[in-house]
Amino acid sequence: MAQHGQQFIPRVLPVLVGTTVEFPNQDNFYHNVFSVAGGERFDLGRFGQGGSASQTFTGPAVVVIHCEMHADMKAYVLVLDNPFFTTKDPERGTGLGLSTVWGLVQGMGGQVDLDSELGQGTTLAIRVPLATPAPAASAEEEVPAQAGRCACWW
Ligand SMILES: [Cu+2]
Repeated sequence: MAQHGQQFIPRVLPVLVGTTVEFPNQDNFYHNVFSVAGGERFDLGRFGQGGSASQTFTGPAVVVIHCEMHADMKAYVLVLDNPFFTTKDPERGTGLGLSTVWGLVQGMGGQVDLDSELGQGTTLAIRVPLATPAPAASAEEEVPAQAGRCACWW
């Protein structure tokens, strides 16, 4: 979360619990980033242009970020315990397609493997267990093997 033009950029930053956020100063004057509310109290001290400090966010919270030197500077770090958030603007979709796929596959006992490299593309492998037919209650009720059941749904 940079300080640029005497503002925090971005103004709202969603992160997962345990994330360390950098606060680089891109202005040619000093800033002093701190927070006293929202579950994380810290003061990163005063640092000038090109300087930076970091803070690790350890629990779910809405952390209000201020600058001790510029009272009008304010931002929010949303510390979340799940990855189901979006940074998309309204009318630009939810950006939650992959999160939705992950949730569905996890619910089926499967797994999603993702291999991504900047400029090279992304490969996504989805593995889901095959369904097994329910056992028959007795030999008399046993379903013949050719009953037309299918364990596949795609
Ligand atoms: Cu400042």
